[in-house]
Amino acid sequence: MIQLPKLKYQFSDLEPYMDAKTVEIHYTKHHQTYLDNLNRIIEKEPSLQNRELEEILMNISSVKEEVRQGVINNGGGVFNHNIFWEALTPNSKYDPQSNIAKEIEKKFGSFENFKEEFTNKALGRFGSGYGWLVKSGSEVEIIDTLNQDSPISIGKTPLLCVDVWEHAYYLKYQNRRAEYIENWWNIVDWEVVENRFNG
Ligand code: MN3
Repeated sequence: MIQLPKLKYQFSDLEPYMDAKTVEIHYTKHHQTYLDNLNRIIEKEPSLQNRELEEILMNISSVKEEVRQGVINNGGGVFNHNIFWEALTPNSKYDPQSNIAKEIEKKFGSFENFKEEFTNKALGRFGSGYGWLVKSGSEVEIIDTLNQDSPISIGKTPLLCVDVWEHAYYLKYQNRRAEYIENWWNIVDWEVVENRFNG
């Protein structure tokens, strides 16, 4: 049985940028439901048992066709939320001397340019999905994904993501996705992003 990783903060710790009720429902209902559904699929499918979720998603094309979309949706739902929650903190600090900061500056010209490009990508994601900073080969790039598709299924290493499903922001921000993303920048855990980048 795959389990949810514990959050390293309390539901209310990300206030005022992300409200306690949203964090609670998002984690204990949405994330948990993906996990329950995934475990039900794995329980009935021996070829998926005793394997790391990450490894399954990296080799998604070899998953049996009858269960593949279920694994994409629910396995991706578990994995993507793990990446999302882990890179949030009430004590966000961007270190311009970090390797990821130097890489961002090299690739996007400045941190401000990077933020703008990332925000526009996440804002422009039609419907549900995520905005991502990923490592692709030796380069970093900004991408978006639909629903619970995961970058690791297309050979990219996730560094940072923002969940732009409405369940991630509707209670506090209603339809104001731009305001949600703008506030989300205040709770990004750059230490986690740095560690993922240094990998
Ligand atoms: Mn979500």
